[in-house]
Amino acid sequence: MTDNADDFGRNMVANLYRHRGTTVESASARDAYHTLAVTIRDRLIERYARTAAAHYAANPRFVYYLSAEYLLGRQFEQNLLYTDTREQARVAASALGYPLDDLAALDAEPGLGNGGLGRLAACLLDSLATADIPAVGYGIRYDFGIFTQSFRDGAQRELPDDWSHYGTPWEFAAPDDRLEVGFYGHTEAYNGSGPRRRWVPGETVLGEPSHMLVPGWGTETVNIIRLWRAVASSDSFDLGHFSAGRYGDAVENVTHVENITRVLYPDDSTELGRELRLKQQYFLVACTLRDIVRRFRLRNEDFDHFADKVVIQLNDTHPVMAIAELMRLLVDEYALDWDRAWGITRRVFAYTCHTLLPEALETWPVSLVERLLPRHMEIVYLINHHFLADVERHFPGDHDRKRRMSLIQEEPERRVRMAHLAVVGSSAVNGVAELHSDLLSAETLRDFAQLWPERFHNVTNGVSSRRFLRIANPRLSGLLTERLGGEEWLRDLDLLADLESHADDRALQERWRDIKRRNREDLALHVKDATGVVIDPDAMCDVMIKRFHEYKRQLLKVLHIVTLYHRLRDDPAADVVPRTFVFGGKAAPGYHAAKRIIALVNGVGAAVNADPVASRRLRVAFVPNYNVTRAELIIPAADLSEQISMAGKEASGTGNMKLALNGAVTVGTLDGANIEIRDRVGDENFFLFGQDAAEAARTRRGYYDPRSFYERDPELRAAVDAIASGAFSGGDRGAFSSVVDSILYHDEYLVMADYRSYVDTQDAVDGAWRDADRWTRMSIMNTARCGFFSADRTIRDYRERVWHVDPVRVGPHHPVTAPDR
Ligand code: 26W
Repeated sequence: MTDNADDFGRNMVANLYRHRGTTVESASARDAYHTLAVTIRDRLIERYARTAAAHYAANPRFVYYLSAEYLLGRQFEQNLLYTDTREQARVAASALGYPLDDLAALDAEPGLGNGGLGRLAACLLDSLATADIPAVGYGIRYDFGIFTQSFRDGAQRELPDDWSHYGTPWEFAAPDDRLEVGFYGHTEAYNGSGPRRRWVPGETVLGEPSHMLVPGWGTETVNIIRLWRAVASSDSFDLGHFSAGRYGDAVENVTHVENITRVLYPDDSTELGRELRLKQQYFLVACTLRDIVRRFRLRNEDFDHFADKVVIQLNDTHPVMAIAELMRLLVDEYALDWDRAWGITRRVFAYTCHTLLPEALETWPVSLVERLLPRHMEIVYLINHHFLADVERHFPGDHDRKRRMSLIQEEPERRVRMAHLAVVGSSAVNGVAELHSDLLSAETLRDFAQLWPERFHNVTNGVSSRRFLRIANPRLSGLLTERLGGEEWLRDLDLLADLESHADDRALQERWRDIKRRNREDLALHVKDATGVVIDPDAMCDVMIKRFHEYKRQLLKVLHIVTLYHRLRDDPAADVVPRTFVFGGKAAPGYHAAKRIIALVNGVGAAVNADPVASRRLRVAFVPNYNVTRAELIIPAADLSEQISMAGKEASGTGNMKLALNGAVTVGTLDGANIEIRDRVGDENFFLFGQDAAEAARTRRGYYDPRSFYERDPELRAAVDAIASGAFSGGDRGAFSSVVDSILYHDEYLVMADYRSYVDTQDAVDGAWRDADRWTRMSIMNTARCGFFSADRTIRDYRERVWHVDPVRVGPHHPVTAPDR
């Protein structure tokens, strides 16, 4: 398939006829978009077929990435870039009478994730393909992704995200690959080859896969992501009810089944223990393991080779039931004996933990698991029996240790500890930043790290340079390619270091500042359009974009804004540097404290933006419906990156990496990957404040009186009083009383304790900003020294420490003769 414009144009028109059944003259914008997408896709499909053939021939070890969430972002721009067909597409689109950007705007973002965990999964898949590693991402095809956020009177409103309302050109449904998944029912013993047990499900549903293409950058490899959705068998529709006019009852079974993959759970830190969520998790696991075993048996007979050909990465605890499911398949369906099956299972799985919050570590009531997955509960008990015997061997008579380590929590309710099952059933466990991994071994999973130190690793997160530099920031990318003599930096981000020696180069500094300003102008257009707020493209762009959670401390940012507001009210001539405070982020619908903070940000923003004095220097813009697409718009415009979580709470962060790579300077605590960013960019290019993890833990453990900070710090007191006074809620003193009480009396996340250090550091930020050359140097140094935070490096680390897989090169002319999935 050649890529000259004529060929491309001809393919496009042919696809218009074939896929849209319409003509050039009557093609709608959506016809043109869909057809263009299919024409681009055709080029990827060709590469995918060659990849599948190369993989079939090589029969390699595969990485299977199991994740309940993927935040893939828009595919249109990415696939244009990865097929290098932008120019042809622009010509073909205008031939149909549509500007390319108008068609790109019709590309829906599949919001199949909540935040960091989901986006990391997408970045890692991009890097796996770029490294030519045979891999498949498995996930759930939710009909409705993360809710669409809007604001009414400053409060968050959630609307369903019908992302594939118009269908999506990027997925290939495979109804032929449907398979059965069981739920409920009972187990029974029977005599096969010796005493055996089997599960007799009470209900079965069908799982249907669809796959999307995951192209590598600068290579032929195209891997896939396979997403499962629940479909009802055709006999689920009850014609009897229908003909009797009971239409609801007629489709009840259908709805019941399809509800399994209807919507993504919008929680990103608190487990709600909903039965449907466990059903979703098992549905994903059951479909995926059957598919993996099918793929393995395409080229291999003996299960003793299974762990040589298969490594399964568990993205947090959400898919961990996979451990019990593989044991069920090997023992119950393939008749392997327990020890042989367990030996294989433990070698196959690896577990990544993404949190430190106890409330985010999933546990499921034994009563629920027994009812929904009776055979799996039996298997978990057996795994626990063998495990505790092992603990007894290592720590004879240490009953307390066994109680702590057991897969079953006994008090107050019997619950299965999914993190413990993950560790016991895996050959490798990793945190996502050095501090996080240290805290996992030293605290959260301490007993396990003592028993199996060799299993515990760190793999610091990374981000896709293609998505968050090349696609998001074409201006800066152009300059980098110019200055670094080509686009090789997009495959080797460490090459950015060559910028360092030019950091004081006047011409580079001028270009750098100009690019940042133009990116701020673009952001200003969107902000005006989305919020009505006019922002000054010359003001410092101070950005806080992440999910709303109390540990991330958006409240601390609010206190800083109110403090500056008061300084200008008290002295309009006060030397406050002009700033635009840009917020983006959703709160879980049931997380009321976080939703109050969202309303407070909007309340303070409205007051500041309306204030005749303050608004001359300060503006607050809360961009609604923050997602990957809006991140691509905000990050290139950012000057200051807010990474202000309570130390010891943010596992890693990845927004911090994206912002630093785009030349934003970080103001942050020694938390998560902030520490590694500061270590690499140098403390002279990082604004550090606050207690570190050890100090914060000590403060938390000791006698901490947040009110004392309020009493002795006038600026803090004034800010808190203003929030309590109703100044930002139309005089309603009760509106934010819960927020004020939360920091005045308990202050779980030490907002009061870190306030002064934070505000003083922000004054230092003002000082640095006033020296444009110094600031630009700091900005350049952040980009130059953050190559380490490429997801390509993260993948290299997983390969060396966990996966031990080798790349399979895909030749440009590899014959396409093999099953492709
Ligand atoms: C049970 C509900 C639930 C759902 C999602 C609990 C926890 C999660 C995720 C683990 C939360 C998450 O996204 N964690 C983030 O993962 C990123 C990628 O590793 C890290 O960079 C962030 O620090 C971490 O908060």
